[in-house]
Formats: sequence, structure tokens, C-alpha cells
Amino acid sequence: MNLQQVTFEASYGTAPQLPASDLPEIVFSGKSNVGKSSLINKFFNRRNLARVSAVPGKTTTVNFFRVEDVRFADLPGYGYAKRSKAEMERWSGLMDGYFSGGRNIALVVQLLDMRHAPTGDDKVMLNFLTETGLPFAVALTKCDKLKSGERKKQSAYFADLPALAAAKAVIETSAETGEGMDALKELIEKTLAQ
Ligand SMILES: Nc1nc2c(ncn2[C@@H]2O[C@H](COP(=O)(O)OP(=O)(O)O)[C@@H](O)[C@H]2O)c(=O)[nH]1
Ligand SMILES: [Mg+2]
Repeated sequence: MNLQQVTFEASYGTAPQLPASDLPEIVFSGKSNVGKSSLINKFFNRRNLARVSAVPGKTTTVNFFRVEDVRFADLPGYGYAKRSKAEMERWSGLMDGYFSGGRNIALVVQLLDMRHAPTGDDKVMLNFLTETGLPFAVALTKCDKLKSGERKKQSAYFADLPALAAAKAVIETSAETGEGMDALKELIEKTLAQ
């Protein structure tokens, strides 16, 4: 898969707008500020791929990118505190619509901040992925922010975390240094080849 070939397809704000699932999808999920846009940009080696596609403000959309015969989906971040009730409802409708739409989801890449224990929302998401049996991997973000002792401690913590037991892999990543990007690409290619 040549990641340089990535193109932005479209953003969708409501579930009925989502186009038919005609390609295997790799999905990025995580709370706001976990580093999702940064990881996507680093992964594809594009400065502004994730941001330019997002409508300014705290708009929650599903953004699709395309590489050859694979679609990448960037889900709206959750856990952003200052959302109105109406926005929350639209968010959950969009997420429900995405996950219950019978889509060909090859892999969910669930982002978790490596510095902290999963939040309540993270746990809901991990539980959902586990219960539904969706194939998922965890990308621990911002690993560059941890000093080596702390990083070892957090590595061990996540390795033993029951909520991650069903994950295909737990990959430590940094959008600053690019660490973990090759491992993530390898995992995605392996998953798509199955
Ligand atoms: N040091 C460091 N900072 C990061 C990393 N990833 C994201 N950030 C910072 O975390 C903040 C949120 O990142 P962003 O990608 O916008 O998060 P999103 O809301 O999940 O899309 C920004 O200030 C980023 O510069 C990382 O790997 N290392
Ligand atoms: Mg973002």
C-alpha cells in the first residue's frame, strides 16, 4: 500500500449521508485531543491531511480518505466537554449509524493517550469494540512525552489491562518522532491481506 497515494474523499455529518460501504475500511477512533489528527497526518506523511478535511470549529464529521482500494475513516472525537445536547445527539447518531451500517470494517485503530489510564468514554468504546467483536488495535499516543522509566511503567500497565485483552496489537506511537508508524502500517497491511 503506497500511503503517498492518499486522497481526501469527503466529510459526512449525519449517518444517512454516509456512502455505501464498498471498500474495506480502516477506522481511527479516539477522544478529542488524543492526537488523532496528528497521528493521521504523520501516518500519511502529510502536513494537513486530517485538518484541512475537517470543517473548522468543533464540528463532528466522519472523514474518509482513500488509498488504492482501501478507505480510511476518521471518526469524530468523543469526550469533548463543551458540546450541546443537540451536538451530542448528532454525534451519537453518526457513530451508531457508522457502526451499525453493516460496513466492511477491516480494523479499528483505537487511540489512547499513553500517559493516562483510559477515560470513562474510552472504556465505553473499548467495551463496545470487544462486545461487537470488531477487529481492533490500540495506538498509544504521545509516547515521546514520557521519560523512559514512566514509559516502561505505562507499557506494562497497558499490556496487562483487561479492557485491551481483545486488541490485535498495542502499538506505542508518536506523531512527533514517527515512532510506531511502520508497525501500524504493517499491521494494517497484514489485516487487509487476511
Ligand atoms: N508531543 C506530542 N504531542 C502530540 C502528539 N500527538 C498530538 N500531539 C499534540 O496534542 C494536541 C492534540 O492533537 P490533535 O492531533 O489535534 O488531537 P485530536 O483532537 O485527537 O485530533 C496538539 O497540541 C498536538 O500537537 C505526539 O505524538 N507527541
Ligand atoms: Mg482532530
